[in-house]
Amino acid sequence: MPELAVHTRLRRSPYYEATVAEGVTAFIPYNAMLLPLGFGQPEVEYRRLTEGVSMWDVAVERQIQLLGPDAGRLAQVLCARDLSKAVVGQGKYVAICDHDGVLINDPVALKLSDDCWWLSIADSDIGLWARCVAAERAMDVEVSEPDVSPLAVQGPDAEDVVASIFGDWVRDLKYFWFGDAELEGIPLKVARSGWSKQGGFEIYLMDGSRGLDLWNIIKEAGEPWNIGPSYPNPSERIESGLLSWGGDCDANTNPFEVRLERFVDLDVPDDVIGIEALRQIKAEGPKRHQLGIVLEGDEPRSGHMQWYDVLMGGERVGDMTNGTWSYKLERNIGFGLVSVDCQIGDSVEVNKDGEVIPGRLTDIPFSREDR
Ligand code: THG
Repeated sequence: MPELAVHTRLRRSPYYEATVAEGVTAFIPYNAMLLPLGFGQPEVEYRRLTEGVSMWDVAVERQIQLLGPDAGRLAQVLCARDLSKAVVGQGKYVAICDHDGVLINDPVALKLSDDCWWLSIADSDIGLWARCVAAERAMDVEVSEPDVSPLAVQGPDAEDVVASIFGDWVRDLKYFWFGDAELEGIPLKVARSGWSKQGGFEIYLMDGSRGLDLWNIIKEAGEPWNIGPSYPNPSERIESGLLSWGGDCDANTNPFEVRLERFVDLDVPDDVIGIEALRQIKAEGPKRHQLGIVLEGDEPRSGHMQWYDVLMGGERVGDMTNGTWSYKLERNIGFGLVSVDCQIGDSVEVNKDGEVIPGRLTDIPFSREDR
């Protein structure tokens, strides 16, 4: 296979030197940056996350800063979730939709002050979108990208590691809430957050020249818990049911189809982008829904390279968007974005490059009983 050239178009993270020193074996482009995708021991990296503690370079979760008197208004206009009761120090998982109600990003929105918000984005250019919306609506707000790079500490032991560094106050943080901190002169924010269901924190580095220093401080502090490098883990996140925007949705997917209904508030003001379309979609009922798929066979299959057709009785009913070997189920599992006529328990077939594999639809999150 030809190689993927690494170029200035793919911005390096402040933790790049650190992950190279740890033996990173693969990167994937995300937000025009390099996201580490493995350190050569997939099962160890999975177990570290689910049974111990792991540290991840997630600087690709770029921050879009909204600053100025209209920052709160812009945040609300962009997000189909009620932000009016958010307080300073609180974060919320939000759906950003276009005018047709199509999900175009699913960031964490952080309220830093009454006139400053960060959108911690998934893999699409919300900076451009926000600038356009602000200008078109003549808002008094500046949209920019600050020097901020999250490092995740994830796993059941993450709280002990992070508390040993920053103090017990972090134990009281509620989900997605954050506070300010400093280590050896490095300005930081510490949030209870992260793209896994194993518990953990994200440390927002606010000085890109200190990435290696921060990495080494966390690594040293985590030694008693055998901390090691890992990355947003496809097996764990699919088992747990976390959405990968861009991977699990297409150009027409709305939040209802991918289990984000509880993060959508239909009674926000009418000037929220996409809200009228979302009300209509809700009233008519979405056409597809996201269910789990467990494939037959107990041998790991090679990488999931594209969406696969999901068939029922020979007829196409949707797509298997992402799939992975699950260490928890010891089966190949994936997300199905399928017609609402398909139900949990139904038998399906998945067409993987011409090979038709039998499978069954399940609830999300996955459990071992789904095998
Ligand atoms: N952390 C930060 N920024 C991010 C991500 C992150 N930006 C990109 C991407 N991840 C955004 N997507 C998600 C998707 C899911 C969750 C967080 C970010 C998540 N969801 C939980 C769930 O759906 O069960 C909890 C949501 C809740 O209960 O409020 O955690 O990871 N900084």
